Order: sequence, then structure tokens, then C-alpha cells
Amino acid sequence: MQMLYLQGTQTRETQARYVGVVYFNVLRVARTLIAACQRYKVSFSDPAVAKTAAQLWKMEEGSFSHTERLPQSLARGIYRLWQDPGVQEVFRLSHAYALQESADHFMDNVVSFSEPSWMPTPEDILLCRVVTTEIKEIEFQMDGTNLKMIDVGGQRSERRKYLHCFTEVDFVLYVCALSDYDRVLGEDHSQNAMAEALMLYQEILDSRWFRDKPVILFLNKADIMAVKIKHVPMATAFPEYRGPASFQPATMYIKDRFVDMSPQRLVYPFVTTATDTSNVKKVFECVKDQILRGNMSRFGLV
Ligand SMILES: Nc1nc2c(ncn2[C@@H]2O[C@H](COP(=O)(O)OP(=O)(O)OP(=O)(O)O)[C@@H](O)[C@H]2O)c(=O)[nH]1
Ligand SMILES: [Mg+2]
Repeated sequence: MQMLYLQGTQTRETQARYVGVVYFNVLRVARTLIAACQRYKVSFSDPAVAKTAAQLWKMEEGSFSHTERLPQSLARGIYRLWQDPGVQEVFRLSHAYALQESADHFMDNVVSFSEPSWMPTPEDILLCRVVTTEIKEIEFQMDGTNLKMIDVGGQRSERRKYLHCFTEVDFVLYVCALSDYDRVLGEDHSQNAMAEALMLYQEILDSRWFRDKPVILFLNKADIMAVKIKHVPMATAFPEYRGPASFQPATMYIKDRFVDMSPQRLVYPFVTTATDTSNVKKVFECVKDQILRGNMSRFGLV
């Protein structure tokens, strides 16, 4: 939305604000990898890496603000940590401890992030994980129509904040990650993230605030799903799945699991890749043409 309808990601102001957010992502990824090494009892092959790990462990994730630079020596240390065979070994198990999926982007590029002239690119910005902890209202115009999107956090701790907050909603936009079928939930590693997404979806459908509202369902992270389905069986989340291990049937199966939960409900499913601006643009064109326009005229909005 930001990219398409707001000020974009290219303004100096947005870029400068994201410097600290990128560092936050770097530190969170590095610390999550270190914690995973401890959990899986994997040791570092180089004492210098162990030293960097100890240093990072003592730091806060928000240690660097947008006005500071990540020290270059620390950035090189983080890169060395990333290259460590033990860290690479636990990286391959990342679905089991909810490491953010863009982790490799932040580790691969950490040295350049510490250069004095570096500014976040649109890609760096789109790949940041920014946990929503407050209800955010985003207002934008699409072809002269004013839209207000209310963004809420998906984590368990966030949900009690909003299920009762809405009185005048025209649509529910529910975003689930297709590629979550083999991943654990960040806040509860004993729970499968896809099972949680299905459960939350049901809860939202049942909530009295959204009971009759049409749902726009984004089956997101299609790019990650397309790669993953070739080597990770769907059985992790759906033991009863009998279809082939390929993108289209697996995605359609997941879509049906959502849609079949509410045969009476108007549900508009879309397969999306939110980090691909051209894909989001196309999807929103469809949303606009197929859904918003028809419904808005019904509501007297256009
Ligand atoms: N590859 C890929 N990454 C994606 C896609 N959509 C989102 N991401 C990444 O997933 C992460 C999403 O982070 P957030 O925006 O914090 O996610 P959220 O769903 O709003 O999380 P909460 O606010 O906690 O509910 C970021 O690292 C994004 O780059 C996608 O379609 N493909
Ligand atoms: Mg969010």
C-alpha cells in the first residue's frame, strides 16, 4: 500500500526511518540464529565467531537508531557468524523456530548496511519484518475513491486488542502465508502456523463484528511457496493431502480449506506476493474491478 498509494519507499525521509528498522532486523535475525545454535547444541567453528555471538547476545535488538550506523567491525563479525557452518546448519532448520523468511537478505547484505553512504533500498524496506503492535489506519485513494484500511497485528498477544474494535467495516482483508504450512508459530513453537491461521480465520468469521462481511482472502508468499512445495511435503500441516507436490494443486487445496469453512460467506481469494510491487498492483486492480466497485455502488460509496 505504502509503495503503491502513499509516498512510496524512495523518499529520503522513509529511507532514513528504515535505517534503524533494517538494523533491528539484522540484530533480531542474528540473535535468533545464535539462540537456535544453543537450542540444537551446535557450536561455532571459529572462536572469533563465538566472541561476536556473545557480544550480540548482550545487545538489545533496538541498539541502533536510524541516526547511527552499525559499526563496520560488528557488521563483518555478523557476516562471519552467518558464514559459520554451524549457523548454516541451524539456518536450514529455521521453519522449526520461526526465523523470519527474509533472514538471508539481512545476513547476506549486513556489511553493505554498515557503509557510511548506505541507504535502505525499496527491497530492504519491503523485506523488513515489522510486528504490528497497535491498530494502524492507512488512508489512501484508488482512482478517486477514498479507502481506509485498518491494519492489526496477527500475533496472539495483539488479537484481543481488535476483535471488538470495528463497527463500520465493509470488508475483511485476511492475509495468510501459504508458505507457513511447515512452520511453527513465533509465539508458540508447539503450534503449526498454518493451523493457527485457519483457526484465527474461523474466529474472525465468527466474530459478531464481522459476521456478515465479505472477505478478501490473500493467500500470500506465493514466491516462497513455489520454491518450498518442491521439497517440503504438504503433509506437515495437512496429513490428508493426496495431491501432487506442486504449486497449483497445493495452493488450491489451501484455498479450499479456507473457503470451505464458510460456505455461506462471500469470499474472494487471491494468490499474492506482497513483496512484489507489480503483483500487488495487479491484485489490487482485480480487487477494485471485481469487488470494491460493485459493492461500493451498493453501499453508495461511488
Ligand atoms: N518473500 C516474501 N516475503 C513476504 C511476502 N509478504 C510478506 N513478506 C515478508 O514477511 C515479513 C512480514 O512482516 P510483517 O509485515 O511484520 O508481517 P505481518 O503479517 O504484518 O505481522 P504482524 O504485524 O505481526 O501481524 C516481512 O519480512 C516481509 O518481507 C511475500 O509475499 N513474499
Ligand atoms: Mg503487521
